Amino acid sequence: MRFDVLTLFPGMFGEILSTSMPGRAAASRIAEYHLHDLRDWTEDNHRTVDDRPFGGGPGMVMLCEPMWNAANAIEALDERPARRVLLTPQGEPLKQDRVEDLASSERLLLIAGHYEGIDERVVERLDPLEISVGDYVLSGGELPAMTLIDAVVRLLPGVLGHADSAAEDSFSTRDEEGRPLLDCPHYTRPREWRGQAVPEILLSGDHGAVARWRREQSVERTRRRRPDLLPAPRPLGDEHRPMSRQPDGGETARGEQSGDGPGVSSS
Ligand code: 9WO
Repeated sequence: MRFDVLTLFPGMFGEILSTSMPGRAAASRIAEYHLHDLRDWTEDNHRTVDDRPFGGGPGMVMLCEPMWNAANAIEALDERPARRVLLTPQGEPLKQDRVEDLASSERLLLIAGHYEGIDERVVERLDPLEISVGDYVLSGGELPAMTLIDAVVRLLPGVLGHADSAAEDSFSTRDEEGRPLLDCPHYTRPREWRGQAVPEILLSGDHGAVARWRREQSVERTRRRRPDLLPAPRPLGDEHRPMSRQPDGGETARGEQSGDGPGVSSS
C-alpha cells in the first residue's frame, strides 16, 4: 500500500514511520511512505503557503494554489488512484470500521493542514474524505496523519507478528450484534505483584472459562467506561412495556441488551 503525505513539516514523520509496526511494514515492502513538502509547490521567492483571512480575524489560512498543484503532481507520481484524506477537527470521527475500509485501498493521499485552516475552495475541489481523530484542536494534521497510518498498516496482511492479535484487541472485539467492545484487562508474570494477585481464573487452565471471563470483562468495562458504544439502556419506569420473545424462549424488553445478566455471559 502506498501512502503519500502532503505537509509543511515532513520532518515530523521520520521516527514514527521507521519504527514499530509502520517501520516493519515499510521494511517488508508492504507499505511505502512518500513525504511531500507543500512549499515545493509554491512559486514565489518566499515560498508562501498562507495568507490573511478574508473577513478578518486572527491567524492565517492556507492558500488554494500550492495545495491544488501539490495534490495533482503527487497523484501523477503513480498510476494507482489515491483516496484523498484530509485530517481536520471538522471531519468524520475516525472509527475502526473506517480504518478497515481505508486499509483495503491501494493508495492514500493524506493532507495535513496547518495554521487556522485551509481555504474552503480547495477543500471543495479536492473533495477529500475529511477525518478527525478526536475532538480537540492541534497545531496541525501531522499527528492525526501518523495516527491514521499506524491504525491502517497494522491491518495490512503480513505486517503483524501475531496473526490474530489484530483481530482480538479493542474495537476488533465485538458483541453478538457486531458492535465494538473495549478490550479485557491483561496480566503477565509475576502472579502476585506488590500484593496484587492475578485473577484466579486466568491461572485455571480452563480455556472456555477464561474466554467467558474475558468477554464479561469487555462488556462490563464498555458499560462503565463507554456506554455510548452499547445500545441505549431501557429508560427507568419502563418495566411494564411489552416483552419480545427471544430465540432461547427467554424474554427481553425491546431495546434492552440480550445478555445473561450480571455474572455470566456467553462467549
Ligand atoms: C484553529 C483555531 C484557532 C482558533 C479557533 C478555532 C480554530 N480552529 C483551528 C483549526 O481547526 N486549526 C487547524 C489546525 C487547521 C487545520 C489543521 N489543524 C488541525 C488538525 N488541528 N487539529 C487537527 C485535527 C485533525 C484530525 N483530528 C483531530 C484534530
